[in-house]
Amino acid sequence: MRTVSAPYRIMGIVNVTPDSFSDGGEYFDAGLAVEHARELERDGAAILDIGGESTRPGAEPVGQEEELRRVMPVLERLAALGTDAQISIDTVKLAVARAAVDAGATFVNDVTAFRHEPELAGFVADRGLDCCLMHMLGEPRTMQRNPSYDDVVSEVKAFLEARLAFAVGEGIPEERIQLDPGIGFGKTLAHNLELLRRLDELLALGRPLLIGVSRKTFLGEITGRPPGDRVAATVAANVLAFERGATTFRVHDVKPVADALAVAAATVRAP
Ligand code: HH2
Repeated sequence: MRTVSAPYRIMGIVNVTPDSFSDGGEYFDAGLAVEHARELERDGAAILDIGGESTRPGAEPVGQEEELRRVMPVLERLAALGTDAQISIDTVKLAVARAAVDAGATFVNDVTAFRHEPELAGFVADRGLDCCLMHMLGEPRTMQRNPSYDDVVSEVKAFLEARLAFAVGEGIPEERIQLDPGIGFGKTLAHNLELLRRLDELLALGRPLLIGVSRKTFLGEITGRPPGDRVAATVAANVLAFERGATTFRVHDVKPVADALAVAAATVRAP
């Protein structure tokens, strides 16, 4: 795999949850999750995003102890086996991030952009970690109940600008921060498509863009297919996001996306 010199990075999703929308329960066992993570790395993932709390629409929050019980065996085994991929912890909780970082994680993917526990930002700063700030309207339990915006792109942009200022104010160097429009987080099909279509407008914030479209509901709304059958739709959306400037791609299906991005990059970014 040629990921080192690629102008993008693929973040492979490792959900250790019984209820994720697209692969719920499949990798709930720690051994299976670790095997899956290593396969994603072989397929071209430069980052492995380990999550123990589902954020799918309607999901109930998970307690700290349960979340730790889910993710820690996976993180510990991955560390023991050794991996070249950067380990990301997908959590909104400081205690979970702390334990994950002690076990080798160096990236914090908090879908609330440090709104759930603002102290998490100071922790990321102190430990010299990378992070992603994502837009979400409302909270997972209720976010898909009639989301509305005057102009979704400018509102997402203003939110990300404010969260970036907060994170930098807490001491996180700008170079360590990526921004994410939060596809599917309090957005209708039209909102998601508008964000993808005008993704390049977010580049004005001066930070790399991470995008998470993998197998999401809006792709099912367009194709009529269930989550496990949305690989082609996922590939299309990621290639379009790449063309509009995204550089990190959070996906379940690393192999097909890696091939598609290699072709897209060779075509679009050719000298
Ligand atoms: N989407 C999900 C979870 N975390 N993080 C970022 N930065 N961007 C995203 O778009 C994003 C995210 C939801 O997808 P998934 O992990 O597949 O499902 P679940 O939340 O049910 O585990």
